[in-house]
Amino acid sequence: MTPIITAFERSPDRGQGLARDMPVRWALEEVGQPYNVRLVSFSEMKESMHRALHPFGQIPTYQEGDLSLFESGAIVFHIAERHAGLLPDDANARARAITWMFAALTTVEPPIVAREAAMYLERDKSWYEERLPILEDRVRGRLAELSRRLGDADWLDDAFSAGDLLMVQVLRRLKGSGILEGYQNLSAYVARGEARPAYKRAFDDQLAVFTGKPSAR
Ligand SMILES: N[C@@H](CCC(=O)N[C@@H](CS)C(=O)NCC(=O)O)C(=O)O
Repeated sequence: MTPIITAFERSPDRGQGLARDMPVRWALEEVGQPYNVRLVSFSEMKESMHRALHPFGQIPTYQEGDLSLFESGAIVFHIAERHAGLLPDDANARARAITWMFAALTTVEPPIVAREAAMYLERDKSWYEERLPILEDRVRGRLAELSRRLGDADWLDDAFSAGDLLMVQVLRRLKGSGILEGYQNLSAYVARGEARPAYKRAFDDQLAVFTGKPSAR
């Protein structure tokens, strides 16, 4: 059964691969699972037909036969559980990889998204200039801790896993901010993730939706 995912008809990031269909596409590419994409507009996402799949009226969703999922982390986890390649076989190593998936989404991403939200939604507030450096310091705090843990390793726990996939995707939100660039090992880590053939295929496919030009494969 070929899974169907949903993605933005026109992504606000203009195809930079920051929308959360990107980690799902990347995971499917890593495990070699073909998939179909249903594009949705902002208004369609809020209609009851889409809300039946996603209670919060967002993308991505994932349908596979009778199974319908939302939340990119849960979808990546599902893909990683059903296919070889994204979670180690050893039970303890697997538990550690899953821990990194949670760490990416619940410890590292929140301060990054808080900074983004302030930049998009709070720029006109009188307190914005005072608040932004506070939010940036929180991001730096997390990155410093992550950078210390990663050290000079290639991946967070031995082999590349779904934990790395989500962590790289989360850190990508900071590219060009000057913040990520302050941590040489984290920048190199993100570059390593982006160099993976599966990442490139996923990125090209989501970009093709934005440009309207088919990806070259
Ligand atoms: N925690 C959710 C977040 C989903 C999310 O924020 N989706 C965004 C695109 S990246 C969206 O649909 N935004 C439109 C909206 O909320 O109206 C996940 O990881 O899937």
